[in-house]
Amino acid sequence: MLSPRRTTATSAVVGLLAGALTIGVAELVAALLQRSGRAGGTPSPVVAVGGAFIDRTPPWLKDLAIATFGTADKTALLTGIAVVLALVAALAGVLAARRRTLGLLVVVLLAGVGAAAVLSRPGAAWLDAFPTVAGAIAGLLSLDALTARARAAQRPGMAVDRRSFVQLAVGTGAVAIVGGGLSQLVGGGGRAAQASRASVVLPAPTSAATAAPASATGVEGLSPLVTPVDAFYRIDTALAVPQVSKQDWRLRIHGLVDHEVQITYAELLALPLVDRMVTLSCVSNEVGGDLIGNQVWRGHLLRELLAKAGPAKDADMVLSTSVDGWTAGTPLDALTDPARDAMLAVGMDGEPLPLVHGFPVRMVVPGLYGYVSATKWVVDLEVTRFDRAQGYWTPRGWSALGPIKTESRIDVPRSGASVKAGRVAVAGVAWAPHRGIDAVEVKVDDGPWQRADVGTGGSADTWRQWVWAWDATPGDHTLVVRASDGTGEVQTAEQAPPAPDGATGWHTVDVTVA
Ligand SMILES: Nc1nc2c(c(=O)[nH]1)N[C@H]1C(S)=C(S)[C@@H](COP(=O)(O)O)O[C@H]1N2
Ligand SMILES: [Mo]
Repeated sequence: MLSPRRTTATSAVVGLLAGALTIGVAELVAALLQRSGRAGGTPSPVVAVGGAFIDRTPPWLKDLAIATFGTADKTALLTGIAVVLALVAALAGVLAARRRTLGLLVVVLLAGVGAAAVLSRPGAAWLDAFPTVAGAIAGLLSLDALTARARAAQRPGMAVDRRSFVQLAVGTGAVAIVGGGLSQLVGGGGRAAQASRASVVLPAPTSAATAAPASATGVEGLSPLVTPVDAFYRIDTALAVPQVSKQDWRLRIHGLVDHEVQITYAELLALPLVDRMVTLSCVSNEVGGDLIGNQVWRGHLLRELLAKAGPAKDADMVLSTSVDGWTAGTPLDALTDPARDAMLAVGMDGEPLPLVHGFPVRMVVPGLYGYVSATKWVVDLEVTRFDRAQGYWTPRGWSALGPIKTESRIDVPRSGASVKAGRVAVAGVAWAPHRGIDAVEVKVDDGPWQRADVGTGGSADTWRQWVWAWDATPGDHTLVVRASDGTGEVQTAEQAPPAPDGATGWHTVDVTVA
């Protein structure tokens, strides 16, 4: 006889194996369904549960997650789901060893949660629940068989039974692993979109972005004026990057308009495209944070497309929707203003948008935080009113309007750095998108504000680099920066958290001079 503790451990392992098989089968069938093009929304129960969880995340938790895990918040969530799944699966195994129906009930409940999540996702069809059901059936059968054999193997002297249990256990584990692995391979919807992107040839822009500066502001550690694409921050609610091929993409403009407009990707590329350098910032960016980047976007001006639709006089918002059901509410006048180049972007740094940044088409609006303007994988624009519609984050505690606040950041020296006494370059970036940066000032300890040199690259719609030459004296010092925007307004010292409409306060850095 095995000790009770070992029996429990064996039962837990049985549960884990059955759980792994459930997920492996469900994910494989989901990947096959997605690949067949018959999936409506999110057939993967793991991704669906994660997505449903994200949609129900209160602002404080979202902030905490981003503050703790940064852009690895999705990995953190998936890890959390895996841990919870493992615990529940182990519990199912232990319960099944005591009462068969109890263990099976746990699997059924788990599958119920998965199926409910799948069916609640945007675009869901009944068929999307099939992978979860298939996984649950595999899980139930394996839990039952493994529990029975484990029990048989626990009788003394039953070497044959023990061997047969181990064989089944190893087999179940292997099938689970192969299923999970294959699902990653088959999950080649990703490759279809990737191949579609690779086949895109972007037409040249009819109008160039602001010229790059004659001389780069070269201080080591200073953010480059243009953020490299692979270093550009990524924020969205999509656990699995939406996969849209160029031939499947359509945009519909409707609502309070004179004429509905529909446009395909090929038609969009045939329209005049412009290059514009625009700084994108996340409203969740903390003072001194890095959820901000500057790039050259290529796209068609939204005001031209909206003019074809003819927005009604009483409309004041455009609700943009992504293929995965995320929405942003943007003031209509920010999109029609001839002085603000809001665009339907197809390119980033001269290349088609990377999948994670919204391939094939996204919105880019100078001066507004991403959550109210920068819809990636955009497929629908509804001209409407703020008193009738809300973007995704508004009912979750974020402001309906999101103009980017004036902010500045010290990149070098880094906080906690030790520098040599004498000339030290203090440098960073400052932004007040669409209002522009007028001046940047730096202060050491309780000294006077001193004017920094603002770089020549960029425009009113981008961040600006700045440098200040500091005569550093030995000791511990605190550096502070503040900017003034194009209207002459000085960046507020008042500290505010990101929620509900963007962080404020002066960025400070502590350094030691030796
Ligand atoms: N479809 C979709 N678009 C989205 C989001 C999203 O969650 N889903 N997040 C927005 C937010 S909050 C920001 S800050 C920007 C970030 O764009 P990036 O990931 O290309 O940097 O995308 C915006 N567009
Ligand atoms: Mo954001």
